[in-house]
Amino acid sequence: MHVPLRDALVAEDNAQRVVDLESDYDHLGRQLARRGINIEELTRHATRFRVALPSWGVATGGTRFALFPGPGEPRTIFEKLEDCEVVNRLTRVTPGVSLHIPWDRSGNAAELKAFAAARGLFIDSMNSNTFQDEPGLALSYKFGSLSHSDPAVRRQAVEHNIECLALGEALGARSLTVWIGDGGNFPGQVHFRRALDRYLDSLRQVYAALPPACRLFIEHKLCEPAFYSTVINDWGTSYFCARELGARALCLVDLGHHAPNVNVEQIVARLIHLQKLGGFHFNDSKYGDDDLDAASIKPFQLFLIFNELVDAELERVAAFDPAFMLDQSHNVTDPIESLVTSAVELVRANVQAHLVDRTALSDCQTRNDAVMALQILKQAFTTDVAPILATARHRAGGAIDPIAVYRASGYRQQVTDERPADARRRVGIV
Ligand code: RM4
Ligand code: MN
Ligand code: MN
Repeated sequence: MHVPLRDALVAEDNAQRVVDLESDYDHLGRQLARRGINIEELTRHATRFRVALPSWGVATGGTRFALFPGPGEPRTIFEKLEDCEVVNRLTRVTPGVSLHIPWDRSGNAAELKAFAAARGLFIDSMNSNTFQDEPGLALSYKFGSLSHSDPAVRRQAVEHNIECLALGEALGARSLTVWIGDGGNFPGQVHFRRALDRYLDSLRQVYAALPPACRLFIEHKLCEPAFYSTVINDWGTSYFCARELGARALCLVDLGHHAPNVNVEQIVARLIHLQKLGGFHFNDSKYGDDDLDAASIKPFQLFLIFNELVDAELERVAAFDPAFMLDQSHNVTDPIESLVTSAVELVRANVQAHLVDRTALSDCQTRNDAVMALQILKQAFTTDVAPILATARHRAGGAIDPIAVYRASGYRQQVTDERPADARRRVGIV
């Protein structure tokens, strides 16, 4: 058994940085005070923020061309949780973990739950997988799952989702995210209206099995794996299905699942308005579902999304309780470093969104002052809140410089020695 990243190591590294940090924090505090902002309030927002980790994100992800596994890849859900613990020890905002079934099937739910709890983690959400054929599966998902033309395949996919719900309940998970790979590769292959009807009919059966404390998230995606059309292709379709199903069916926005140039923050606002925003899969992308680290390409877009979220939070919009999760595929980085970086970027966007002068912005909107409205947003976005983020982490027992501590810890080397490479590695997103 390896030694998880030791608290003493974090403390030693922090000790070398804390004097400078305090000075930066005090300076920023004085600057913000001149703008009528209390830095401690912002630090509280940073401390309270949470985003769940994807269990599949701690292993190297591939493209459809190849997968280049890194050293010390976790091979089981238990090893994945060990890596998640490291991310959380460094950032202190990621105690929740999202599981993917069947990838994370463990046999004994109570044991898994206890294993997570012993590491300061909990199982936050479940993801069903009907987009691949696991070994031994009776019927193939090659031509779809919940919307398949064959009722027997649909039944199998429904049962898999119901199994995920039962497992999630035993693990204490609060949501099930359903993403399907169903769609058509060629015009004419799929009847658009009938496929959606079949999907809805299947999902109604899943919804009927939803445990009382659980929410069902519908995740749409513009394209892939089907190249011509997907059944749940956009937020409108997702919203329609969620509304058909009932109050605990909500829409999940994965940032990589939209057409280029789509205004994602406006979609977020629409779903908030319609009381159907369930949650997020955060990542970033340049061309499609690239699953890059959050804020690596479009940090301003991420800020604008958080601007909508904070606005709804402050206005106490009804039924507003979004779940935050990362969904990334790390193909050239150490997954732990990518997840740490992304978690930090989300806290940053959240804190920056809390900096927006909403009274002044509203006034600009009334007066149609476009220049000042943008300046108000830019002032918040360009404020360097790094000392707030580092102070929040430090106070919570995390690292002032998480990547530096991680690299100095030797964790990757340790797990490389303990976890011999898995010969079964394959091409694919995870
Ligand atoms: C999909 C989608 C799902 C994720 C899989 C691995 O594109 O984003 O949320 O579970 O990838
Ligand atoms: Mn996703
Ligand atoms: Mn995706």
